[in-house]
Amino acid sequence: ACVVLLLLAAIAAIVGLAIALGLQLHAPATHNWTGFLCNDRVTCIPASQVCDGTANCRNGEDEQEKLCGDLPRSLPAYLVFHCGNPEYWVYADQRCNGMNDCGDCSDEMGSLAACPPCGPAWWSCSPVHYEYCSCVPRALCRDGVQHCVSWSDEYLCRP
Ligand SMILES: [Ca+2]
Ligand SMILES: [Ca+2]
Repeated sequence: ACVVLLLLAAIAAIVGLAIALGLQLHAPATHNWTGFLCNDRVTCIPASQVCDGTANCRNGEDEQEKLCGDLPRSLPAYLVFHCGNPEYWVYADQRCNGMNDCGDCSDEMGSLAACPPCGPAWWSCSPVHYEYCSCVPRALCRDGVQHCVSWSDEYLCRP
């Protein structure tokens, strides 16, 4: 009886493994909701390459009139981020990328953006001069150019 039980357990384990593997095979690939899926259903291009004047999909469907005729209204909503100033908008992949694309940093700070805190590759200081917002890449630390209003990128930060 003991052998039969072991055999049953082994079969159950194998069946379970097969089901798990099967599910894994059928699971969809990771979605990138800020991307644009070309008509080939394989190529996914970043939001900011849609209507940029360059055909990035094989047949140029990222530049078609239907998408680009009335920006940003003609774009799918998930490709667009509306800035704090309602007259401005940026592409969804420009949100939380460390760069001040809206001009008022609303794509990098505040309830609209909800960006994660600066990662280890960034030096946190606010406000920031130039194109950054609440942190600067550590590569800019001690480069002889002031990026943080507090000058901490030149005196405290270690690249
Ligand atoms: Ca394009
Ligand atoms: Ca940005």
